[in-house]
Amino acid sequence: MRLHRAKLFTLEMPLVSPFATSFAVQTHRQLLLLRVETDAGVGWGECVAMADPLYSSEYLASAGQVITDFLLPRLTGRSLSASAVSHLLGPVKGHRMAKAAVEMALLDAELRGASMSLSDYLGGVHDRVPSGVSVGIMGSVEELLAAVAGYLEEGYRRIKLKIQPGWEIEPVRAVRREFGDDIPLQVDANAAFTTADLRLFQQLDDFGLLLVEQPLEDEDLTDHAWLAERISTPVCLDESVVSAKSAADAIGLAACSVVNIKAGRVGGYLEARRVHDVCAAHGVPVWCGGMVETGLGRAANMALAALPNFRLVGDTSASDRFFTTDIITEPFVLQDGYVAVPTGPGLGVEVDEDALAAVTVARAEVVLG
Ligand code: OSB
Ligand code: MG
Repeated sequence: MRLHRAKLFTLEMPLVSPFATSFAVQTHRQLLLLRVETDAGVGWGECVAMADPLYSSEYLASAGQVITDFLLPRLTGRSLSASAVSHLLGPVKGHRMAKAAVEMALLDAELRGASMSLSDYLGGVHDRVPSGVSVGIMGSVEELLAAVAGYLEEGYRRIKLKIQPGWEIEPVRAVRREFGDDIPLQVDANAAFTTADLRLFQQLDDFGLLLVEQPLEDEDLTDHAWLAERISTPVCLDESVVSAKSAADAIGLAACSVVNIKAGRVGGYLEARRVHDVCAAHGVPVWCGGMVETGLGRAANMALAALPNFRLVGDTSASDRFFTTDIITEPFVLQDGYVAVPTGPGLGVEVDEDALAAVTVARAEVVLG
């Protein structure tokens, strides 16, 4: 396959309601799409970097620049396959979300050309995946309970509460009291706590949570191991796991017993599969995280989540969890608490050009050397 043209789209999509985490309150999702034209056909990639470097060091503008100035030049004027992309981009340090978007676009193009779905290519074994929902930090417990009630009503099969200092025990207790001990419940701290908060995590042990996600800072694997030894709730890592190697290290250090896999965070869907494989080899279950993706990223996430070691319910929610109007022609819908894994070639979804145009705030043709 040869890369002929590439275009970057900057989108600004309004969220159905503000999404608050320990690091930011989002009312809009700003993101970057990459459209490539190759001799195998067209492909779409989605870059999950956020507008500001608050979840990780990458941010939207940096990703656009890295893709334009450093990543695409390494792929231009040569014959390539999507499986070679991460190797070709290897000399560029970091910028995994930018790399993941490039690889995703080329994978989509290559697989469309070969009439193969991403799920089949990755080794998916399910035709639908159970759907969980990530619930942001709210202004009050009443608001939170109303939101959770709505998601349970819709059929979501697992609830994840975002937590931060001052919003941890109380929301969890309230949700347990209101909806009982049987609803699958977990929390995500986005690295907002320290080892000084041990007592708090020990209190959370009383609520039968499935897991606590990224309680401590990204780079503190030994602190996570220290915490994991002192609490009964399984520790799951998100931000800390940036590659299959770092997943192996985290597991070796006993820093976690569950891993959240996000392709953007680890540099692409192929590295995400390697994270999956490493975890499977160690008997560590994984689940598919989310980054408030459009239907394109969501399509790829569903394909990934169809792999066998995705044994826990992921943040694989339907399109309308975040967006009134998605940019694909057939948005993802919740059916009996599941979302279908696309079966068509490549990502298996089509861009709705009008919907895309309506949320596009900038467009740039990348000049390929
Ligand atoms: O930490 O999992 C996270 C959203 C943006 C950035 C980080 C995270 C999240 C979520 C998942 O919680 C949201 C989703 O369902 O896409
Ligand atoms: Mg997380």
